[in-house]
Amino acid sequence: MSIRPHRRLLAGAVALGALTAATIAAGAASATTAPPSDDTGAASEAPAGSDAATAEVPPAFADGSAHIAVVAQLSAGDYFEQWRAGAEAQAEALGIELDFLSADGDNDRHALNLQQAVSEGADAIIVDHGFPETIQPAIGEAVAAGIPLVAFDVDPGEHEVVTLTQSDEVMAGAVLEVLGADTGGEGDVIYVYVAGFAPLDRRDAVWQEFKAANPGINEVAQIGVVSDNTAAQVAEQAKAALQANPDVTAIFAPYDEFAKGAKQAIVELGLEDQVRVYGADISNADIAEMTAEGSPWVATAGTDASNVGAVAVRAAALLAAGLETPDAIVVPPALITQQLLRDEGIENVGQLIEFIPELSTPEIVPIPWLPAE
Ligand code: SR1
Repeated sequence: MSIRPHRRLLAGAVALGALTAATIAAGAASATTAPPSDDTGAASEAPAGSDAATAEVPPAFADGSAHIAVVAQLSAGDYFEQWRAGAEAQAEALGIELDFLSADGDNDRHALNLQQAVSEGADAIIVDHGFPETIQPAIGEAVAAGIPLVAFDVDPGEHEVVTLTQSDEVMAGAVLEVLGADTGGEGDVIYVYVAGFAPLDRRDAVWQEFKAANPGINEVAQIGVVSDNTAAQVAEQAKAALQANPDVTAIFAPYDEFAKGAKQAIVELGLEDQVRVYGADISNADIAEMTAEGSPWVATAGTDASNVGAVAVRAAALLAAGLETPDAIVVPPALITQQLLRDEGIENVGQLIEFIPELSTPEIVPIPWLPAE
């Protein structure tokens, strides 16, 4: 198969008058990525896309003693596994020790893990997801201990830490635009959501706005669970909701484990010709699910999770080296439709990145002493 440059997609999509992966990625980058500051910081000084390293390697990175911890609330599922793989690969490229402490959804353990990373003297800590009530006090303790933090998809509260997000507003808006076009802005919809997760809450705000702007859209059921078995549990809930609401034509499921569960329910009930799934995130497994014959999962929007994990580690490394980063780092997502994947014969994330190079973001918080890939 051949992967053609994304400009072809752009031209085709303009003709169709639709949002495209490429336009979303480019739009998000200019609209939401915090510009590097002029006054300080590696992020603004290192030339994007340069092949050459431009700075001395800081001593702790030269002798391999730099130590970064990831304190993750969740680690099960495609997204989080891909994210971790990207973080570990970036850490290896930097020659640093990366401790990965997962709480497996246990919020108290999440806070304890953060305290442990502080007491073990991490040079920087990445806090990955979490609930404000349990994690913000521990974030405050880490900040008071003088440890630089990167907060990925978690609200750090009043504490001054660098935040990393994926522009959930753009992500949800892009997928809902497809849902709106497919349904003509009318019909019964099941919504999958669990409150309290920062990215899901941001996507929810867009869903609420979308419903207000499209009064013909009728949310007949809200379901959702986040666990180490999310897809299977959502599938059970979705089956019950579909059986109770026979006129449903769409499920908005803005997390790939939700979308997988929604798809499974539709297939098990034989409703592929009636109900479509609109998701979020992308992985090799998601691409297989979306492109499978008769799949009702027609659109998603997301980043390359492994790229986001790498960005998190680069940001933490810069902070550990005493350099600066933007206060708010945003990795832009792309819209990915079933039609695009099928038309272009895209079978995995690697091929998707060839087609949408904006999914790879070496220009976000580059490391000045590391040559760009
Ligand atoms: C339970 S929160 C799941 C989301 O976190 C990341 O932001 C991914 O995009 C995923 O959808």
